[in-house]
Formats: sequence, C-alpha cells, structure tokens
Amino acid sequence: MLIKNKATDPDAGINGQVRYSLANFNHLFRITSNGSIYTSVKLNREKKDYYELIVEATDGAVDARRTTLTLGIKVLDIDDNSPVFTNASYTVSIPENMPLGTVFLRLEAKDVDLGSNITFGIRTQEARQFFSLNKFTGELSLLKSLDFESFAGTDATFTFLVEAFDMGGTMPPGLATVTVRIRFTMQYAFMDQVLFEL
Ligand SMILES: [Ca+2]
Ligand SMILES: [Ca+2]
Ligand SMILES: [Ca+2]
Repeated sequence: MLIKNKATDPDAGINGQVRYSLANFNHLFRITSNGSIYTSVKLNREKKDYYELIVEATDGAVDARRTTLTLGIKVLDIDDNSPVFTNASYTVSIPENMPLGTVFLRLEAKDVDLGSNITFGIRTQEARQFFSLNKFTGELSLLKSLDFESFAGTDATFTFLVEAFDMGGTMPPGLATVTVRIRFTMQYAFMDQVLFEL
C-alpha cells in the first residue's frame, strides 16, 4: 500500500457513500473502496521516477458531487542494474616495444542506478601478468614487456575479459572483452633485412 485517502461526506445513506477512482495511470496503480492506493505492476525508477496521480472521489447521489485530489508519487531507487561498459568489446593495437606503464586504452562503464561507485578489474587471470588495469580510472597499461619473438605466428594477440563492479551494489559485474594486438615494428623488419644482406 502506498497511501490512504480519506474523504468524508456528511450526507447520510447512499448519497453519503464515497467512491474513489484514479483518473490517470490506471495501468500502474489501483485504488480500493476505502481509498488505499496500491501499485499493480513493478515500477522502474530508471524509466519514470515521479507520478502525479489524480484521485477522484464521488458520492453516490444521482446528481453526484465530485472532488479531485492530486497526489505526487516519488519512486525510490534500488540497485537493480549492473554496470555496462561503453563497448561490449574493445580492440587495440600496440607496438611490441611500447614502454612499460604506457596507458593504451581507457575503459568506461556506466550504471544507471543512483549513487553507483564503479571499479574495474581484469577477470582473465593469465592476462594479469602482462596488463594492469587501474581500478578507479579504467586505464589499461603494460605491466610486462611483450617480446614479439616469443609468440608463435605473426598474429600476436591477447584476448581477455574485464569487469566493472558497483562497489556499493549487489548486482553482478558488467563484462567486456579486450583484444590487444601486438604490432611487429618496422624497425626490426628493416634490421633483419640488412643483417641478411651482410
Ligand atoms: Ca529499475
Ligand atoms: Ca547498479
Ligand atoms: Ca534502480
């Protein structure tokens, strides 16, 4: 129950019976004969956080008298959304000789609930030895030097999962995929060629 109304009609008998009805938002709220108002569906603050209900009270007379009352209903927030990354997947290309600590990607996530406090993390365990994700800023940087020669083939890529938590919330974290391509630098290709000619 949300609220109880009381309208009194001093007339006796059937003329004095007050009937209530809602003039708007009938699909969301209902009012009982004694003037109690209930929700009939689950409200969603993220869609609409305020309603102005118009309650009509009518007496039972043939020539019915009517009075209306406007009720402001404010919908309070609960934590019912997970953080969502701005991209479901991120792809970035970095040179193999990039200095350690270089930030090469900045992740962003949003949570539509009020007062959310988002922190980031790398979910894929094996990626944590190569990359560092600042839990507050979402900045991804290089933790360990990437030696191109240690990768088999020419397409050296890391793919891993990142997560965004709402620290004060109870919803599961939001997830995204990060793919880091390691670029073989032209400088090395050139040196190899020169050495070969010698
Ligand atoms: Ca909601
Ligand atoms: Ca949330
Ligand atoms: Ca909410």
